Amino acid sequence: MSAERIRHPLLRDRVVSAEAAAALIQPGETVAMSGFTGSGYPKSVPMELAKRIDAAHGRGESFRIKLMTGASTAPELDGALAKADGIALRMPFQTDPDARQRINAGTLDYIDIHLSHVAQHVWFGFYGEIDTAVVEVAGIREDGSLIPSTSVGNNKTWLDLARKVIIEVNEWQPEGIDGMHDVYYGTALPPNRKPIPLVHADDRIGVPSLHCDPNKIVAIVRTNGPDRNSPFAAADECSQRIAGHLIEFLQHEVAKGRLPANLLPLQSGVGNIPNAVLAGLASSGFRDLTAFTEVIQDGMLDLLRSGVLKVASCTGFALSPQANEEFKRNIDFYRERIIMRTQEISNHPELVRRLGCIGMNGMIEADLYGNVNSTHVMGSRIMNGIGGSGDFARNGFLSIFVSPSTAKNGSISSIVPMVSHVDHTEHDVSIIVTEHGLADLRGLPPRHRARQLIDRCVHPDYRAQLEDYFDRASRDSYGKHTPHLLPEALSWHQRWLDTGSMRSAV
Ligand code: 0RQ
Repeated sequence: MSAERIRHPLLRDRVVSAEAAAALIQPGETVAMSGFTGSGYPKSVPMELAKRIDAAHGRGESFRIKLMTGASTAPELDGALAKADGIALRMPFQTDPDARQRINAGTLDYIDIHLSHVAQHVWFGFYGEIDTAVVEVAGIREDGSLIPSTSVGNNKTWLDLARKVIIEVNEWQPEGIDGMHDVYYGTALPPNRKPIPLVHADDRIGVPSLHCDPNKIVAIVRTNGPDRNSPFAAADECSQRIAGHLIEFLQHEVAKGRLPANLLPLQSGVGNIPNAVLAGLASSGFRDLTAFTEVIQDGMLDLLRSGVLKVASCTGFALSPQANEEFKRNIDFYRERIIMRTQEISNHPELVRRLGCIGMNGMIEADLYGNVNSTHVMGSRIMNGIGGSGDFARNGFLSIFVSPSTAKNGSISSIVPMVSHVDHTEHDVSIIVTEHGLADLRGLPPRHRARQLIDRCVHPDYRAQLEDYFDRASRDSYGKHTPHLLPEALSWHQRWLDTGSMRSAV
């Protein structure tokens, strides 16, 4: 039998059903929930809240909340609340298909912001007051401190600032996770900020638990449910080729003396290409690597297991069911090697720059000069959000973006004359990789960047068209520094829209 997870006697008295806890959330509230990339989100209260919202709407009453989290959650949270049309405003990041559909229909407002900015902007008062926090934990200690679960995200801020707090204690989360976290309570507001005393990816600068004034805890709900744990598809040929180019580049940088033999702390976005890169690193001869990243996914767990990666700092997980089993089975091993932090620390620009992180993220498209669009299909339809990519792109030692060279079965080029939306400017992007090759944009003026991208990254089906555009722009553009023919620059997107290439877009 597992140990009692709520070890504070007075708080044990506050255990109620999820339905009773959800009844404490009122229409119009700003509700801040735990959760980061499908880990550590509350599993029961949001579902009960969605039922309440449905019932209210059935009676013709309006019931919507403003919803904040760490990052994306799962169908039980974003999905249930979006389906019930219960979200008026969502921030800072989400990946749910139902929520995405409403956002793109213009019926759900969405603020897509850098993940490192969230906590501080809430502390600055930019988003008003937080009415209720709903936070999943793995347990409550005798002294009332909270043992975080599989994500820390913005939980410290939510617990500090919310007027009332609902805690979900999830017995599915491994008890052995206790001790994996490092919650830093030293952040202050300007003008009283101090340097954050972290100089290596594995430094511990905080405490293992979260604190919350017990008087604010209005309900505790016991749950026993898994994190989202989506399976990863096996790396396809395209991902493997991208991974191959990237690893060859990293080896080249070591040979040139620009990177140490064990590289610099890695940050990796989530998805099949980043996973393929991590898998490639496993067999490429690197040792003693470190990671300072947001999310640990399967590939990183494998690297830790094989000893290629010494240590990984993160704020959440995105694991497949199999990887999650492995994590739980060997939790003592992983607790020695994984440090989970709040996302204001895991993504902190000061730390990303000090450590010299190697940022590797996905993109929708890049243009000839290196501007990157990570978020908007055809400039207007949001896919997910910027997430943490900007925190690492702007501040990392290397800012790498990866993508297949085409989308929608080859009918759209991922390298275009001008991106239809800019998330990362040409000043923040150093390397772009597609399955055709790697463009090293460092130290290159705009027209040289365009040549690199055309020669190295563009799909052969689009090379002649882009070359033609670039040649004519170089000849006829108003200015020759960053040549463009306006409005032809964006006509590619319009053509794809007109010819129906986007009909299958979400
Ligand atoms: O749409 O599913 O309808 O076919 O975009 O594209 O190729 O499946 O790639 O899952 O790696 O996502 C940038 C969205 C890439 C992701 C993005 C369409 C494509 C498909 C997804 P369909 P793929 P991925 C760490 C850091 C920002 C957040 C971030 C992302 C869908 O990497 O959200 O980096 N990044 N966070 O068809 C039209 C193009 C397209 C296109 C792709 N050029 N034109 N559609 N698509 N390219 C994590 C956190 O911060 C929490």
